[in-house]
Amino acid sequence: MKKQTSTAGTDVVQINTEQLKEQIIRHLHSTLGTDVNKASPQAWWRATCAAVNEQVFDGLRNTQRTHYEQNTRALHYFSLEYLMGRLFSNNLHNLGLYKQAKQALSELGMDIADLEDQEEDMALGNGGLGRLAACFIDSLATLNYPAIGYGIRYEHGLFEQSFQDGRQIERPDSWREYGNPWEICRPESVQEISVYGYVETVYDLQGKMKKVWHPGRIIKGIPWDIPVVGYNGSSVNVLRLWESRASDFFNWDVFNSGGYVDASRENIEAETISKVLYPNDETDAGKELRLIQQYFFVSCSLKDIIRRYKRSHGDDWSDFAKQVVIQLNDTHPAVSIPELMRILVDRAEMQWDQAWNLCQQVFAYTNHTLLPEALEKWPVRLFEKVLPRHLEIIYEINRRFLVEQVDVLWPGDNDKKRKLSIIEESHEPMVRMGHLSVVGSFRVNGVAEIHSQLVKSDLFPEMVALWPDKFTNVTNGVTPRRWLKACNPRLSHLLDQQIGSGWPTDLKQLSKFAAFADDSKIQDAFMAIKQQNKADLATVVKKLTHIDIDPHAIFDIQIKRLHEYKRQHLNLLHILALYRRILQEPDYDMVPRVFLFGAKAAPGYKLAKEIIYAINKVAEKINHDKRVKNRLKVVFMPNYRVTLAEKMIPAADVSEQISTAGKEASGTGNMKLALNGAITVGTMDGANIEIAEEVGADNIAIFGLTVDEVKTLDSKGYNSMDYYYANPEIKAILDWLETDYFTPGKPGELSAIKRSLLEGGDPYLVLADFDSYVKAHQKVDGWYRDKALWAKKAILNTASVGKFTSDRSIEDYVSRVWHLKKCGINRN
Ligand code: NTF
Repeated sequence: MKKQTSTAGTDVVQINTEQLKEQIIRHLHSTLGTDVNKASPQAWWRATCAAVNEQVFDGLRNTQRTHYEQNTRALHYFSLEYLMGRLFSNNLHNLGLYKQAKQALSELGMDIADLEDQEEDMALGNGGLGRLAACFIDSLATLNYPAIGYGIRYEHGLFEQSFQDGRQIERPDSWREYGNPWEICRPESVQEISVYGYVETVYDLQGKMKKVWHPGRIIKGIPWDIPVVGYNGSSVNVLRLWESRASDFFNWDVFNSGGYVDASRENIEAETISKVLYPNDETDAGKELRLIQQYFFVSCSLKDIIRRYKRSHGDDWSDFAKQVVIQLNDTHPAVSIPELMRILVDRAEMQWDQAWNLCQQVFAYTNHTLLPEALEKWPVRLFEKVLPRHLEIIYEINRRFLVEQVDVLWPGDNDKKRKLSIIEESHEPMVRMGHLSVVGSFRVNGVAEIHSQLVKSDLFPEMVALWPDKFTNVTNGVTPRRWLKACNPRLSHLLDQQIGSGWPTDLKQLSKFAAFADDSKIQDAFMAIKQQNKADLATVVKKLTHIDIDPHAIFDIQIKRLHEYKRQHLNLLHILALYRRILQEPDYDMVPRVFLFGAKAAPGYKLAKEIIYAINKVAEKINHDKRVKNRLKVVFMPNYRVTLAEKMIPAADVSEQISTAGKEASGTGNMKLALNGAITVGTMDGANIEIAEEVGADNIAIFGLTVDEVKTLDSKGYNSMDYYYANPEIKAILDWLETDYFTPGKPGELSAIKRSLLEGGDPYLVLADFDSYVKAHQKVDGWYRDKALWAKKAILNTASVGKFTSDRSIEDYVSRVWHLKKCGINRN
């Protein structure tokens, strides 16, 4: 095996095709117990994973040893969600082994693409928040920052979606039913955590009061490590996911007293904790099990961190905040604040002030949404039942906060106290997790410029008055390794040829590609690549939906969770407007368009499901209507997930980013699509604003109300009926949806959308933005007719979005929040 020095200055083990072939065959024999003649594709895939892991584990050992030896400060990313997707080709790309593996497999008679399809998506997240965590851990490893991701090893990730007569059906996802080659169980690091029970006040011999929590149940947390391979032989970090089991200790009593059945019931209950990911995106589940999930992974993770710290520091806490920083990915892990206080005060017997000081140096909090239904609140009653001691601690944190901070700045102002209190005093008192997170953290950030502004002005203005320096912004980013290099090999190759191969780790270099925007040869090459990617997607569409789409049409794509604020129904109304114009004017002149959707609706979100149904029904009608003459096609891709995104994004001409201004905190799909040369039709919301700044006003189709205009309209009273009566096209479309035109024999089946837009008051201002949305699309249609103009705009999109690499986001976090040092990895 030959050792090489990478550009990063670290050694990369390069193995050649022959060696890889040997390894794969060896693993077919000794790991899979089969041989070349009878191995299934699944066995081939597993053998190849095992071969890949030989390289991965080398890197992992070297990284862990180096971090230990150098006693590095490390980031601990706490997230209830990691939307990883597949790891096979990602790991190969990051190890620099993709080409060799492809060659090796092909010489062994296997197609690497078939093997890739053997892997289930690791879908341990709902959407943007979980995928962001996955991009961040990729960047952290690539940039050589010591970091560990903590989360839950759900047995079932996000549900699998199919359609039955156009309606969404959910089935459980069982991604690791037959085992997952990427994870390593670490029994030596098992933790036990407590829930339920009661708190006793006791006094020691000196008369000092102590609180003792007598838990009602003990649960075991088993850690599984997933190596996170940095790009080009940098660090291999770890994603540590906890699985819950019944504690042996707790079960023995029941078991020995003859309660075998009861003991197994306890087992089942304990194992329920890591059973399933809550499928709500942007809504708070508010269920007991969800609180237990949060506490379970947070408590296991904190104990893990402290165990590691004590190994080198013993009981001396003085370096803890130098070594440890914890990022809270939204408020989901916020219970770690009272948990660390409990460990320090009750267990380590530290003075409250000193413990609180430590807490406030360790935690930082990222806010990902302003939607009220997503801001977590727990009924005090429930908190008390599950975590009685933590509730007491929260009360004390709150008491001191109100007395020492709020009352000092606003003496005697009870309104301020009511507004700022961590406990909301309603008829059902609630613990406000956002408040707790701000009070307990040294830094709070939003995820795009506008969003961070709104966090300050609309969500926590008083907290800003108390701690102006606490608030900052870190605009989201995406990893260009997965979202360009791996998913769009054709475009990556063209970029390598034209601007060199440094861009995957230095995305600003893409700006060099702008020099070719007017070069007709490069325009042709760029558009030819898009064309091939579209043809590939057409094959996938045909296979999954049996719908034929024409790769020469504009591919107009909206992929994201289904939510009213994301306004898939605005897209639908536009499609209906085009369809109606075609029917009224048989020669209606438009560039043929294929509208592609991918979206899961939370199983309990009725209107979201009605929107899916409506899109499917409208699609059926349009796709079969001869009069349309292929000018319009509508496709709802089933089971949208990371793997499907990787196929859709490279094929997109138009990117739909059409949320009501002020509602989408950032968005990350918007970045991936622009990176792959799609032109955005978007509102001035989230990171769209920053994308517009980067690509320039000529290369994006902005429409709709701005945040300020939305506020003005809301405050003066928005009446959607006005738009319904004033715009005959809107009226005709909404009335059309109520007939049985799209659902023969069943009038009224699609009326939910109209009802929400009229009687429901159209809370997301769909009708207010409709006109300007239609006009933006007309502009796009005009642009597309001029092939060179379009190519230029598309090229400029790819060339201009270097800012949106997650590497830049990570560097922003490092300089504004984490203050980590890079740690080059010693290999031996
Ligand atoms: C999401 N928030 C936001 O809605 C997206 O705009 C953003 O891009 C991602 O976070 C990542 O920052 C959530 O999923 C949640 F849970 F906060 F509602």
